[in-house]
Amino acid sequence: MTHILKNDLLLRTARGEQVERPPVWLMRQAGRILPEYRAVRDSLRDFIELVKTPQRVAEVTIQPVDILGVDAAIIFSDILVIPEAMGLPYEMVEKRGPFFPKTIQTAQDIAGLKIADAEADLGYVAEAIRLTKQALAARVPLIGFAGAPFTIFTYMVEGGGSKTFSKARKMMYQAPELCHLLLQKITDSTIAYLQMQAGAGADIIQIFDSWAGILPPEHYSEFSVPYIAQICDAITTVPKTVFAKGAFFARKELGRLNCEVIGLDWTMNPQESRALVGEQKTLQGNLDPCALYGSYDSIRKETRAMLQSFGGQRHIANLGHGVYPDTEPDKVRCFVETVKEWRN
Ligand code: 1CP
Repeated sequence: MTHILKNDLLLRTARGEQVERPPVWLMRQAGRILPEYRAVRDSLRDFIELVKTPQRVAEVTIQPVDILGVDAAIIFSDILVIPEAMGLPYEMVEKRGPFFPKTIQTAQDIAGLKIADAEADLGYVAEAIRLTKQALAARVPLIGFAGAPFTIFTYMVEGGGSKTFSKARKMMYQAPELCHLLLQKITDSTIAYLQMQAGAGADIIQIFDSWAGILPPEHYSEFSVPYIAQICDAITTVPKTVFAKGAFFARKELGRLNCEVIGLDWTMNPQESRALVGEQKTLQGNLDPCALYGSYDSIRKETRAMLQSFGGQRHIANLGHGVYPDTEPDKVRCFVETVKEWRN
């Protein structure tokens, strides 16, 4: 089924076409800042129930399009549905984040995990994508996503977030072959999952390597990049974005991936990144999320400076990481409107 999108600016920019202005959306736009999201969330038992209720997922996915005016929707879910589908369930602790009652430490633990069966274990995401596409009525593209295998690995080994990720990093020195076994299982699961998302109607997919920045460059090249590369090579029907937060040292290497878009965090200089990544990719980012705590004048100034420094073409405007939960929606709207006023 092909739809003609009314606003396909994001897709044209991802493909490298000349555009009238950069498209704009925000990482974590659905679910962190809108009171309208809170209302839906509070009407259900918890976060995990919401993620598994496609009708409500469609609703919260579309809220930022209606309320913030962004040029794309991102399907409401979490990267941690993959470990769950592999047999390692998580809990979402209110105000604290994810928690895994069981973690992965040994060869036996890894042998006990399965490769996710996308339709059987994650079919609720496909259903949510189909419902969202219908409800969006082709207004803007829908972004699908997954965590990069390395980032998913950290949660499965650590059992949650971490300041140092020392359990995950330790394993890379003590048992590198086990790391590769686990990473390959996650990768196979993720490929099946993203193929399903594209088949259900996701127009572009993003791979979040949120904890890329904790590894020494050599370990990043060995334990993360090859698995992201497998995913990029396997997903052939939609464009792909790779966002590796903190991996400034890997930009040149990431520029060689079989993907259309590279996401930058706010520490990465756009011109330097362009030189490292090359001319063949679209760049996404990278306003400091804290810029949205500034005055309206300062938000407009910072946003225009960012747009200027990317140069207007082959650029998807975004923040350098997810929008922070206590950001005022009106400030986000100011950011979005400033991008939409820009003319190349
Ligand atoms: O009850 C709640 O509302 C829980 C808060 C919440 C929400 C709204 C979590 C817990 N996840 C989500 C949704 C989510 N997660 C989306 C949906 C769309 C959106 O918000 O726009 C997306 C894209 C994610 C992706 C995600 N989850 C990432 C990668 C992106 C990033 O920000 O780096 C990561 C690392 C997670 C794990 C996760 N889930 C939730 C939390 C609090 C965390 C981070 C925990 C930690 O710091 O380790």
